[in-house]
Amino acid sequence: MVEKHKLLVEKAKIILNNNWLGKSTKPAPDLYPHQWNWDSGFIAIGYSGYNQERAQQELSTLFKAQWKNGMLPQIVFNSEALGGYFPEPDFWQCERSPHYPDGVLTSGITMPPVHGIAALHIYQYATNKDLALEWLDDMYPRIYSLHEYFYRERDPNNEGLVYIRHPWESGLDNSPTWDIPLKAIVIDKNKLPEYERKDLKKGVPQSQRPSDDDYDRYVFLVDLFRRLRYEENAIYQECPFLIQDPLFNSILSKANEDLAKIGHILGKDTTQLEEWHEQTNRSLRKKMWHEHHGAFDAFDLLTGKRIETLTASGFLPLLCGAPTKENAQSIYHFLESNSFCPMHNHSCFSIPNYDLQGEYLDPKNYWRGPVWINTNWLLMKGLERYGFKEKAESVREDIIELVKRWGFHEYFDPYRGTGYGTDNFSWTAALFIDSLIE
Ligand code: 9WN
Repeated sequence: MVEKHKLLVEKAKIILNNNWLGKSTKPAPDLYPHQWNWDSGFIAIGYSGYNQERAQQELSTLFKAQWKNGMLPQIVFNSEALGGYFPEPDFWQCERSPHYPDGVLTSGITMPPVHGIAALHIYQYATNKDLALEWLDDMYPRIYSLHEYFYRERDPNNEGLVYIRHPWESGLDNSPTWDIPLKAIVIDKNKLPEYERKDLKKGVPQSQRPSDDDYDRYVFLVDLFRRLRYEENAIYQECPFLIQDPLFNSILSKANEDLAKIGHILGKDTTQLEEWHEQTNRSLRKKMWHEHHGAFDAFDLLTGKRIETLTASGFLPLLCGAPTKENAQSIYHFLESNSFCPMHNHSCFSIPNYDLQGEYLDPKNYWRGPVWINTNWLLMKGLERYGFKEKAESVREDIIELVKRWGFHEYFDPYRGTGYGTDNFSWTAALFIDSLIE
């Protein structure tokens, strides 16, 4: 397949090369000028098919910014590009935390931990296994300590389900799943720090980005974290946004499984990783599965209630093996309904991030309807795991088709395929390359 799409593969490599910052890759030329946490995981997966060294370096650079308590930040700032994004280090003020690492500039929240998954992928694709082993030996304890941080600091019930404390941590920033918890945060505009959005000055229309009301809440939460000096326990006591999300926990669970495989290769004791994997899967099934929906719900720790919004996140436990065979069948049927674009239907693309029949669908707006290549890629892996080969193949075909017709956009219209957001987007390029490798 790589041969068949040779010109596009070349273009994808050029995009990654142009977004290369010297030690890591930015997500896009202008809108996102720094290094992003889960983007780098996906980008490394793309590099692993043709440039092992860069794949390794992408993750090594990211982990140089790991906090002393194990947290891996959402953004590692590129000091040469400061001024082009909001919020930047002057706003985060992470130096207030005793855990802040030396010599780097970062934000004070994290993102879905795809790194164990990416690291195993890099090893499997490596042409120089000795080099890969040496690299894994260095990465293993770093990724391990990130997982330890999650289970120690973000799992207050010791149930194997970790919470996110900011919508940016989910990676799916303005997903309709966050509408209810965000609306419950009452903002006093007079007390909100002054700020200026930079994202709207980069050529992407407001209609494709989060609302100002969302941004006020994003800023409110950052302000709270910096006031609490990024102390996890204090944040847990005061934070008005504490959610257990299926996508985040499924990625963590799969990363435990993959890190355990790496541990076996390195001859380590992987008992704890296996226990985390099992416990997270068990709790996903027990606490978040929604029989009637045929999907997993998010859980709001503050209200003690499920958030019954139907998004791609609810299917991603397929990735880590949490659903029973029966659950997986229900998910499959739901994916094959008009809500999420069935196979062989030429009037839509899989998989929209939000229910196409849902009340809040907005096909142009960011995580409120468009198709994203990273969630497609993760879902494809999950479908393969459960033996839904034809469906997995059709998700792969949509990844290829969307890029072929519309280019390397950030997200795509679920009906027409039109590319939205920024162009020359790194993870679209990287995962396009990976999707062509059989
Ligand atoms: C905030 C970089 C990131 C992605 C996220 C996506 C978007 C940032 C923003 O861009 O979020 O983290 O400024 O909107 O939602 O998934 O990692 O590509």
